[in-house]
Amino acid sequence: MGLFGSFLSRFSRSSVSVEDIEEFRSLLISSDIGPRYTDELLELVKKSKPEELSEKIKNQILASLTEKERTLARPQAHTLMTILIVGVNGTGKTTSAAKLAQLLKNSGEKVILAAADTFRAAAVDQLKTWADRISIPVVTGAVNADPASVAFDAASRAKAEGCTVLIIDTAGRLHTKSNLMDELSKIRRVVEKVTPITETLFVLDGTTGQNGITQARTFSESTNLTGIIVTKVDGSTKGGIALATERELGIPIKFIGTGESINDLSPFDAEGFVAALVTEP
Ligand SMILES: Nc1nc2c(ncn2[C@@H]2O[C@H](COP(=O)(O)OP(=O)(O)OP(=O)(O)O)[C@@H](O)[C@H]2O)c(=O)[nH]1
Ligand SMILES: [Mg+2]
Repeated sequence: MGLFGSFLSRFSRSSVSVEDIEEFRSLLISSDIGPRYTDELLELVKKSKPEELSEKIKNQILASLTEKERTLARPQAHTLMTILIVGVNGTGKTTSAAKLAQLLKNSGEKVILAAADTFRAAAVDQLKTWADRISIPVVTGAVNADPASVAFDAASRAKAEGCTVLIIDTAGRLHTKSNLMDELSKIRRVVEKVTPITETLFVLDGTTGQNGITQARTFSESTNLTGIIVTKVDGSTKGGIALATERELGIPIKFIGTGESINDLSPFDAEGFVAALVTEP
């Protein structure tokens, strides 16, 4: 990644000028890392020895991140891990649900999917296509069926069939629409009649800019978010918004999506991610 790397590497050889600081400010702003980190990291540049900068920036970012667990919460023995996938429109929820299903299946879990986005027939078909490809069962309902009832059926079936993981894909919803946010609460309530929801993962589009924090905050106010999946951290995207969101809300980034293929999802490695930011490409 090396977002700041090539820039910082200059300072191991020379001192930091006022122009350099302004250039770094622009770089920080364009990385979407947010005003708080930008101010702090600029302060660090001003008061650090050039050769120590990379290490200090890395440590400063790492120290600001949450200490909460990044692995998925394990339910007590023999119960079902139930993961609710939420977020605004088009962030990568359905793709991430499928990728996560594949990742967990590969680690030996018995996974089932629920297509609780019933607003569009295409949404159900999209998840079905993924599920067929990775040979994982998917519970669907009719178009415009109550998403909570699809999720309820899926939870019942998951239990009956002894699945270890249920992943519920939901429709994209604007965080500003309170009726849609209420619908999420209903899905949660209804599923929890069958089994506790162990994770609610907010899917954050890594290219979304500072609005991502506002989205995540509103979601976290109406539903208890336990983690973030940051998507589209490939190509030109730098993922700064994910670090800023984790820091502001104290919600751990748990997975990172780096492409459109089924295997393009990895557990988030904070140390490695931040080290890569300051390393020369
Ligand atoms: N490059 C890249 N593209 C991604 C990633 N994750 C998802 N996408 C793409 O983003 C687009 C939207 O993905 P979906 O999974 O349909 O998003 P969604 O959140 O389910 O969308 P709605 O259900 O309409 O709200 C698709 O074209 C995906 O292929 C990623 O990590 N990297
Ligand atoms: Mg979708």
